[in-house]
Amino acid sequence: MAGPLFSRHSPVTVLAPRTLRLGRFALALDRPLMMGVVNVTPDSFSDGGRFFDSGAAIAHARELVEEGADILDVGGESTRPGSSPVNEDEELRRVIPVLQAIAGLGVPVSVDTTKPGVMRVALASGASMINDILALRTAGAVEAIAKSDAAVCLMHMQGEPRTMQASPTYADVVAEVRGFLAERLAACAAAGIGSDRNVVDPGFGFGKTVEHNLALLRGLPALATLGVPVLAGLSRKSMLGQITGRPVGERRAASVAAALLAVERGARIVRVHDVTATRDALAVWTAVTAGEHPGSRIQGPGFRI
Ligand code: HH2
Repeated sequence: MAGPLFSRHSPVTVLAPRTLRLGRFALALDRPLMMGVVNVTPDSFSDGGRFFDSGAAIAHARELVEEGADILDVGGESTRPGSSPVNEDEELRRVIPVLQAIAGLGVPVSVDTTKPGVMRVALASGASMINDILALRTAGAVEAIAKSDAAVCLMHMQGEPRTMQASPTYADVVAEVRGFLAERLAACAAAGIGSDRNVVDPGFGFGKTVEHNLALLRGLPALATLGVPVLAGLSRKSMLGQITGRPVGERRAASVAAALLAVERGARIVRVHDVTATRDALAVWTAVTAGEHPGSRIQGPGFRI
């Protein structure tokens, strides 16, 4: 790729090995990154359609960047358990105007979609990353990414959103999720998508019981050994409701705790709704861990140098 790559935080002219490439951006992985959630859906579990109007979604995205989000993740289709699919035209109608309005905010914009058609239009409209809860298993999805220079998040899900929470079953959830993600990384490599453009995600709450989610959180270091950054999306999820007894609007403290526990176990990116609170918690974590390993630039299991 010609010309220097840059991030909002520091110029990166030479690609460091521990760098995530996302189109015209490169993000150093020397501290945990926050992906701020921008839902343009009427029925998200986490914000109940508060930002369905594109003006509200754009204003929300700006706020998240001011608060310190490193990446924005725009989604036009809810994936909450029991949610119904949205057709491609409707998804494009929701996502593209918001994407175009926020692509110039100085942080990479990810689009949360499973549809190759939406991926292609999003990538041509300024998206630097695709976040696919199906891990590019839809026909044509791998090719859509391979033709671009965007990053991709490969997420594990058992089943599909409408039915995934009916009876999730695993013999060894960590090994099975790890094996699936390794296979999807191999599919990306075979299509010429460099590993410096890959992120993996165990998919908390996607075809998993609370026990499965907790096992995966404990087992994150095993996923970090896949050699690409691990993203954890625990923010406001129902497991936190089951643990604390709190409704979705009162899960900020639990979400921050979960993000911190994920980072402690090797997650390099946390997908969050509450950026300010998460940023403060991560600042404390970073200060403590930097002191534990003087001279170490990169903190966290699996990523210490
Ligand atoms: N969780 C949600 C949506 N997309 N993508 C990744 N990679 N990882 C996740 O854990 C993840 C995700 C669900 O959260 P939210 O977007 O807040 O709700 P909804 O799907 O109802 O819009």
